[in-house]
Amino acid sequence: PHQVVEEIISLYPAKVAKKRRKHIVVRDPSQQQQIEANVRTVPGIITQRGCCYAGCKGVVIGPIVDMVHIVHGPIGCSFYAWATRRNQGRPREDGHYYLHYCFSTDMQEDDIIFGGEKKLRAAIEEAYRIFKPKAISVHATCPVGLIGDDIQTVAKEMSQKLGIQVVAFNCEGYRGVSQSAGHHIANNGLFKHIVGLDDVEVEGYTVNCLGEYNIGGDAWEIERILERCGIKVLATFSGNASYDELRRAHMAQLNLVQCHRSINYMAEMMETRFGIPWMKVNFIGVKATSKTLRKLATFFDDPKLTERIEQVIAEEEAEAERQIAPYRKRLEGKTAMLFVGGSRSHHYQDLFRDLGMETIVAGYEFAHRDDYEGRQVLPFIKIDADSRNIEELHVEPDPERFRLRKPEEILAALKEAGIIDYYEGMMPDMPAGSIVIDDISHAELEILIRRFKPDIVCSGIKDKYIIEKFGIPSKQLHNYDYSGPYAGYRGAVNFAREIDMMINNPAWSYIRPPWEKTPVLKAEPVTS
Ligand code: CFM
Ligand code: HCA
Repeated sequence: PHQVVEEIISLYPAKVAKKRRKHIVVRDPSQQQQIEANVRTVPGIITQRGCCYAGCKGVVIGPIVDMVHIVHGPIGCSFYAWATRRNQGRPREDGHYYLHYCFSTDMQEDDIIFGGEKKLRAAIEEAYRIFKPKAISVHATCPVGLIGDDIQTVAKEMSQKLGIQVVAFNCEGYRGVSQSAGHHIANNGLFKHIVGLDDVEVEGYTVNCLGEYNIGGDAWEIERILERCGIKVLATFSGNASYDELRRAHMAQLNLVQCHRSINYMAEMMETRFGIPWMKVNFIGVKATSKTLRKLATFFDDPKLTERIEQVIAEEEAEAERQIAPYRKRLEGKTAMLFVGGSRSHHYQDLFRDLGMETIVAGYEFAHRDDYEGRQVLPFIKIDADSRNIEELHVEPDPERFRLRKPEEILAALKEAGIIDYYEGMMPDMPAGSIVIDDISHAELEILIRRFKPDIVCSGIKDKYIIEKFGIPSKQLHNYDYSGPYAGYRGAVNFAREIDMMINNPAWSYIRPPWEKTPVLKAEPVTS
């Protein structure tokens, strides 16, 4: 692997090589290894990353089903934002449901020159008149920030005029270095304006699922399993979320954090203001799901609940393993590479292990050092200029709503044991000699594929067909190639079936580019 890393680095001019070297680590478990992350991509390198607006509107706010989400910007910003991310949802009884719509102010040249506030006001009013939604969100794209439209003031005015919440997000694409900035901005807006407004007491064991976006229906499988155990999900942030559920999320006893990268801000702020501890979970993989359920049993610490959880684990594991067995036989020993945003490259390693497969290279597009190395590095992360302009909310305990969910000494013990308020990151989970690579480029990916010849590469739409041109199957782990769910026990079975179908498909052996069969052009050097 060290030789391959050298080959990758040799792609670049010296200055760039020096930078990229810090983003690549060959795992050595005997050391506390450091990786560079969450810094600007070198211009000219073909990155997989997206923008701040994608992280805010596309990822965190967009999945809320009963709010109208208006994109303030040119129509192009909405082109790849409509039903591409596959966050699924269902209308509630009140019928409010707008996921299948795409709302944009469609800014024109005139608006860029003379200002777009008037158009935004009109759009909010029009959306309200037609749909009467419970609340509206407004998302700024690049030009809005450049011309200085004051969307916060417009939102306030319209909120007063219409009598519903209008929440504006300054998530212009260029803020921060990736989608990650948009997550933070979205968390801040949700926390400031929506979470904690509605006190409704709920009985029993209650949790919120944070960082679960219901891609391919994952959240529904997670809910099914938790419900079987006797645990109620009050709100999901934000897959299939409803506005009302988010407003009462602060009544839960525990926050489960699936995607740490996109929602750790919310988990921390809810703990400070309301006293809700958070627990890092992973529902991707059979063993991972069972491990997560046992962590929950430890937290709630009730013998009856523990017994019920153990029974669910026994039944669900047996059934999933029975169904996975034939696929596992054909997948055992195969290798995978995973390049996804900020969570799945870690989570899916567990699921591949269930199939007897090994992850040899993994990387995030935009995660931070704590997602790689663990949260103990947080105090040592340097904040650079690109992140400094993202607001850090100052949060205090709520005088009426703050309550500890457990006695202080028990919380301290759970923290000490790493059960709550901790994430250990992806690197400690990766075997010696495997490669961890941050913000990978197409050129780097090509070298890795040529040298390691993996059996499958999991990635996104920007690389899928490049990978397949190498004769290697590529599974999109963002949109699940329009399939899913892959979470929980039943999801693992779906995944096993599909990975078997992809890897063991004979079609790959027939792929040979035409120029390898018959050269199309022949040329001789001309000498004078
Ligand atoms: Fe979290 Fe996500 Fe991901 Fe993400 Fe994303 Fe996504 Fe992703 Mo695409 S919130 S970090 S910003 S798990 S959209 S649902 S698939 S890159 S690995
Ligand atoms: C985003 C959304 C994305 C893109 C997927 C991809 C998603 O970051 O803007 O590149 O294939 O999951 O839909 O991550």
